[in-house]
Formats: sequence, structure tokens, C-alpha cells
Amino acid sequence: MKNNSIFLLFLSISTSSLRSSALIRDSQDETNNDVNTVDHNGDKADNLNTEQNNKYDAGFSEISCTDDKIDNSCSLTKGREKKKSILVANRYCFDKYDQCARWVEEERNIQGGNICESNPSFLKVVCRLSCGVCTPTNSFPWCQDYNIECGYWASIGECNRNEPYMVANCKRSCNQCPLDPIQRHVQLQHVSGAPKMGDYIILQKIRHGANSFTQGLTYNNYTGMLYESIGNYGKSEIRAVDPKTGRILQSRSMEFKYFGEGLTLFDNCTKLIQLTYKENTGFIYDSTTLDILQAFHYDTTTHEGWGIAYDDLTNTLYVSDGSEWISLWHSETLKEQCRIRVTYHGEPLQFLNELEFIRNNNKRMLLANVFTTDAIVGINPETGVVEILYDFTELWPYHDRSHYPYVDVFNGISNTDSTNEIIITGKFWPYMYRVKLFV
Ligand SMILES: [Ca+2]
Repeated sequence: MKNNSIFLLFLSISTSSLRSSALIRDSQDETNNDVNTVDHNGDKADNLNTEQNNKYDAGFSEISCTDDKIDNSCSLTKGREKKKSILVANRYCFDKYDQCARWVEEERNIQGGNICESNPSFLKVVCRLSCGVCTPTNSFPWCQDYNIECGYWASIGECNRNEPYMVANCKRSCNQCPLDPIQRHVQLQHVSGAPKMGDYIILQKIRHGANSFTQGLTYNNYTGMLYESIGNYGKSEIRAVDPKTGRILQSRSMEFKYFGEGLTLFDNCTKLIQLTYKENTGFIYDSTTLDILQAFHYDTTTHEGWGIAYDDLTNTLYVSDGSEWISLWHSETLKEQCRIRVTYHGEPLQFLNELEFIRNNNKRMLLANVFTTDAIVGINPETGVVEILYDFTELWPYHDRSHYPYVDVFNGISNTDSTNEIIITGKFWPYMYRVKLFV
């Protein structure tokens, strides 16, 4: 109830264009308190004495919001101050099966029921995260040790000796988790040459279909249409979406054997190009009819397709594959011309996911989600150097996400018709957010 009342209070505050910075600060203090969750399920909770950095102090007093009849929420994030709190979260909050989120979602959609309650002895054990019986830690909720002995086993060399098991079950202790640039920023914030932290303002909250396993977002400047690529086998499709309401206006399903991934408009927004996850097959669609114009074969450093974005200035497609490498394809031949290696303060930054280009005057920047984190990095498209980091941890705080146990990671970036304004969301997230970036 505490969360709900705070959320309602926050919404009522948000509907006004005039804001009190004191009220915003109060709600953030409450947010910090609400993160203090304790594991009541028998597992050892990991008492993380975590300094909650990067909390935003409202430095603006007024902004104007767009007129969205369904939902309209504005919040302010400008400037920053450090606050300390104790985060007690459940390190062992995870799903043992990748299908957990789908099982829960399908039962909810088809039967209107709760599969976790109908078979709790199994599902509340193997699908703890999706069944909402615990709250994950604030970072890497899907990259955890799955056994309490992992740390010890790693210390005696089991990561090498017993690699298949250890990589599958002890990712964190075997240092197999993706680099979290938000945590890196905390370490590097006083180091010269480190990427700077960017500020943002949330302008609008837009409904997003709960069955939207978002893999790609892209926007047509000429027609004002938003396009979305949906993943998962048997569920993949591309959609044309009204960016003001989130309403799906048109869609085209993919064959069961394809897992839809990154999507971008190109060729003067007349065509869409989409990747697939492991199928090494791309598709080109007519952006008006969503008819398939062409299928093509491609390969990447990981043999997987993740994100794709188009730079109309150089007529180049930028393709991510989950590694630190971005492939540059000529948009007519669809052949790789070169690669850039993305680095964060000199270190390779892996798990680059959805991509988007933004342009500010003559400066181009490639934005990328970093898989499993709430970070978007701004990459110099010529050097691969991460120049700016946006921390979206507070966009939809984890303690609120726990009310939506089936949601997955932050993913999806699209341009809009306004400079430095983007639309972002996550997989199975109930909302998209229109955000203004300060670059
Ligand atoms: Ca995109």
C-alpha cells in the first residue's frame, strides 16, 4: 500500500506542470526505503551494503508535457546528489528456466489465471522471479550464482576445471557477468577521461503491450509511426505502433523458426530491416504494408543478431551481436565493411543490444542498451569509445517492477521527431517512456 499511495501521489503530482522539487526529493527518499526488501523464503539473502549513487535531485521546477489521454506522467531528473541507503536484496532471486516468464504470461493471457498459484510447489521454486516470490538485486538479476557454494568452487579453480557447469550455474563467481557500466561509473567518476553521466527528463509515459518482448524500436520521421520488433519463437512479429498511445495499428507475424531481433528504418524510411537471433537471416519489409521484400543471410562475430540502427549520413547500418563489436554494413549491399570495438574507459564493453542513432547539430552518437542493465551508453560511431552514460535505474525502479514479475530487461530505443528525444522501454514492460536526453 505504501508503494501504491506513493505512486498515486507521484502521478497526481506529475499531472501538474508545476512541480515542487521538495516533493520529488521526498518521493525518492521513500523509494530508497522501499528498496529495503528482505528474503523471507529461506534462502540466504545477500546483505549488500550498497551506496545508492546517482539519485537525482530535481533541479527544474517546470516542464511542459505532451497530451496523452491514456497516461501522462512527467518527472524531473536534473543534476544529482549522492544519497546513502542500505540495499538488502535477494541475490538468489532468479528463474531456473528461461520459459518461466512465458508460462506465467500465457496463463494470464489465455486463462486469466495465475499458474504460480495453481502449481506452487513446482513453479514457486523454479520460477521464483517470475512468480514474484522474491525481489532481485538491483543489478544483473539474470546473471547470478545459482548455488551458494559458487564462490568457494571458483576460488579452488572449478571455473576452469568444470567449465560447462560453472559457467551455467556460477556466472557471477566465474566473472561471466556482463560489465555493468553504471557500477563502472561509480568506480570511475573521479577518474579523468571516464565517460560522463548524462541527465534526462521523462516527458511522457505511454502504454506498451504487456506481450511486447521488445527487441527493436524505430521511428518514421515522415509518417510519425513507431515500429517494434517482437522476439521469442512462435511469438515474433513486427508492429506499427502509434507512438502517442502505444496502440498497435498493424502487425506481421514471423515464422515459428525465427526469433525477431533488432529493427530499423532505412532507405528514406521506405523500408524496415530486421535481424533474427540465431537464424542468421535478415528481412527487409515495406514500411507501409509490412510486406517482406527480401530475406538475406548474414553473420556476425557471435553468429547472433541483436540490434541494428541506420546512419543516413553515411548510408551505413550498425549491427550489434551481444559482444563488444559493432559491424558496419553498407545499406545497399548488406555486406560488412568494417567493425568498431566499443570500449568503456579503455575496456571492451560487451552485451551491446538495441541501438539507435541520434544527431545533435553535426555530432552523431550511437546509443546502445547494455543487456541486463538499466544503462544506455552513447558511443562515438567512429571510434567506438563510450562518451556518455545514461543511468535509467530510476526510470522504473526495481521495487515497482516486482509488482510485474513477468517483466524482462530494459531494451528498446527509438528516435522521435524532436532532437534528443527518444522513446525507450523494456521487454514485457507495460510502458514506454518518451525521454529528453541532455547530451
Ligand atoms: Ca532502435
